[in-house]
Amino acid sequence: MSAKLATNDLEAFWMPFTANRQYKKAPRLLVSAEGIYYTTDDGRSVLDGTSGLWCVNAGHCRSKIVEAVRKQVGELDFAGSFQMGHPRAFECASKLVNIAPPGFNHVFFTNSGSESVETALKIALAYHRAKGNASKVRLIGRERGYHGVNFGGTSVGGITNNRKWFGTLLTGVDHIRHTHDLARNAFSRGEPEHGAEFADDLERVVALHDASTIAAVIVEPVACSTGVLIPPKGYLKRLAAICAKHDILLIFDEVITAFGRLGTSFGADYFGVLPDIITTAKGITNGTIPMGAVFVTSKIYDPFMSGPEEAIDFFHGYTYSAHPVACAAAIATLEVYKEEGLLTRASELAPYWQDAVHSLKGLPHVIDIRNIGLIGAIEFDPIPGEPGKRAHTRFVETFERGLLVRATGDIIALSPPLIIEKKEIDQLIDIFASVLQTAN
Ligand code: PXG
Repeated sequence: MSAKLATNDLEAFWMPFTANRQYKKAPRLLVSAEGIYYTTDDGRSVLDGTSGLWCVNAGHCRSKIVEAVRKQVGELDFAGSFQMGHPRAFECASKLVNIAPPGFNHVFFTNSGSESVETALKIALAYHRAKGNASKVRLIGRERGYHGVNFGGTSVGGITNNRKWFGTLLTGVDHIRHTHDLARNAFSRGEPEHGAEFADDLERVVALHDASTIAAVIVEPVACSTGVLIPPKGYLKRLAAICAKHDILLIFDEVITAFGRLGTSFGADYFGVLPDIITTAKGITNGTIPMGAVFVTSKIYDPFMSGPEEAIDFFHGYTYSAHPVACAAAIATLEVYKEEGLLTRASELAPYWQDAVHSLKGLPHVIDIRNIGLIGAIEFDPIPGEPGKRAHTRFVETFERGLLVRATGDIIALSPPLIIEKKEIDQLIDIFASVLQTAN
């Protein structure tokens, strides 16, 4: 029998997506946060170059959101949404619909990006069935896509390490190719020139399975988790056209790109492409309380409303769908976004940001730099035989020097809160450049 753990022992918490043994030998602990800075347990200030995990778009501990949460939890701590309701849920959905791309009139609430993805995939399948096309059952994802960690999202996802441990996953899933093309597009500023034709890979998949068997295609407008893969110019439009031609629903997974990250409310607005379903989470509550939301158009919603009025129209939902505290946080978050113009602020900062991240070109081992909205990524040549090590070492070193970045493979992603000022962008780049100059 092992000795009883001390109350603050690090062993008990099995941390997600973490090298637990390595981390616990040299833990990095954050104890408070305000604006764009975290404070560590040893009292150091760390610039949050990742908006938490791509979620704290308005910066940390915003008083309006904190107060709304405080008030709501003391007034109505919980009320379910199965055959019941509470006013905040309806208010929240209406306000979300108001900032969504045209036609997205309905919102289904979840508690995370992963749940939003599962919900969207189920909506797509049930939609075709409700329309009398029950043979449309296949789900198509994309290589290097990340759609959370539940079985549907893992199946349509395209990250080998996330998939290989977990058996055969969902049946009836296929993938189109990814859009990363360093040979032609390295050091592109914004959307890369080459690769719109990668969308035609969907025609290959349609030819293989036949459109009559395919329900939906899911892609991230910008594939952030696998290292910020920015869609080539014209790619998403071409993908949408192929989907429309074959009556295949297009799902945009906007868990990261929604709520201002690209300088527009949603990624769909940025690229001028309207999908059929949009998944969101993260920035919906500024990361304060877990919440996700799936947006659909009336084209998708109406067929669900065609059965007997007393019949449940969609056999799906979570205990915490539209949790009152999450709704209060989301409503307050939307107010902050609106009052401070944060949904479009990234478009004002983007040119400055672009120049700033591209100033890192030429530093040791940098083989690509890419940017869009208030997102940047720096790709390194891998250490032979040790994939991911170069970026991880830089991530640790950067944290020690007062900047939080996110490492994925041999890529470092940057996505600071949308409230960042130009002089703070300079600070971020200075710290990062100093690490790149000195690290091996
Ligand atoms: N879809 C997309 C596009 C995401 O980026 C999810 C779904 C899943 O969301 P939840 O809330 O279930 O985690 C995500 C999440 C990273 C990183 O460093 C990215 C995510 C999560 C954690 C880290 O790139 N994205």
